[in-house]
Amino acid sequence: MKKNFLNLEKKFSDFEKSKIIIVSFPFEKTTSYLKGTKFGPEKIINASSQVELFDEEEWFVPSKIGISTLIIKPFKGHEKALKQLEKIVKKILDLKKFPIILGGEHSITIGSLKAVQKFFKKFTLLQFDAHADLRDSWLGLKLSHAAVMRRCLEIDNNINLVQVGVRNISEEELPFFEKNKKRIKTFWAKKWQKDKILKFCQKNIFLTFDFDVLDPSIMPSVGTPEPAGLDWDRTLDLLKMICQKRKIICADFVEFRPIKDFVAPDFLAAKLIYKFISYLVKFQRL
Ligand SMILES: [Mn+2]
Repeated sequence: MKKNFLNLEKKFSDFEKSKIIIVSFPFEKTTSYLKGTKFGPEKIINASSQVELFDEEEWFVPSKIGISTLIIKPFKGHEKALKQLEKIVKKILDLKKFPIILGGEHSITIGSLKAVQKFFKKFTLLQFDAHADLRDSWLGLKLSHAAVMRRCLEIDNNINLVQVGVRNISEEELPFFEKNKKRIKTFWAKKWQKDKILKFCQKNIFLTFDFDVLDPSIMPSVGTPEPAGLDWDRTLDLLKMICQKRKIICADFVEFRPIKDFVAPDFLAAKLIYKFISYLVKFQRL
C-alpha cells in the first residue's frame, strides 16, 4: 500500500506542516448487500498516486498546501471504533487542520460528526447519497449504515440535513421523514436544482459523500448500487459551488467498495477527492 494520499514527497505530506489531513478509516461491520468497503481507503490511496497534481481547471497545484495521511486500524467493536474516530477528528480540529475521512461504511459519519459538534454548535449535514439512510434500524442494528443520517440528527437539534441525489427511500422511513420536514430537505436525483440547495445550507457544512450517489455506470464500486445517479460534471459543479458559498468544516467519503482489477472507479474516487481538495484550497480560508 502507498503510504500517503497522492504519494506526496515528505515536504508536502508532513503532518505538522499539512493543512489537510486524510484519515484512512476502513471500518466495516453492517454492510448489508455486498461487502468490501474495508478495502476502500487502501485502493483509493493506491490509485491517488496516479492523479495529476496540477489542476487544469483551477490552474494551480492544490497539494502544495500540504496533505498528510493517517492510516488508522479501526477497533473491532462498533461503538469503540466510532469513539476512536471521534477522538482523531477532534485532535485534527484542535490543531486547526481540515479532516477528510475515507471509509469504510457510512456509519463512521457518526464518530466524526460528534467531534465536529464540539466545535460548531450549528451546521448543516450535506449528504450526497443514493439512499435516504433514515431508518430507525436495519437488520436489527441501530448503528447500521442504513440508519446513519437518523442517528446523526439525533445528536443535536441544531443540525439540519440536506440530501442530494437520493433515489431510494423506504416506506418505513416515511413517518420520520414527514415528521422532520423542517430539518430534512431532500433533492431527488431527478429533480435536483443546484441553486435551491444553498437556501437550506447553514453557514457551516459537514459534507458526507457516499459514492453510490454517482451513477453506477461511472461508479460500480459500491455495496448498494442504484441506477440513475449523478454524473461527474454535475457532482463537481455542486462541490465547487458549496466550497465557494459556504464554510466546510469536515468531510468524509464513504462506501467505496473496490472491484478486483477494475481500477477506473478507484481512480475516479481518488480524483474526485483531489478535486474537492482543489476547491477547498482555492475557495476556503484553510
Ligand atoms: Mn448510500
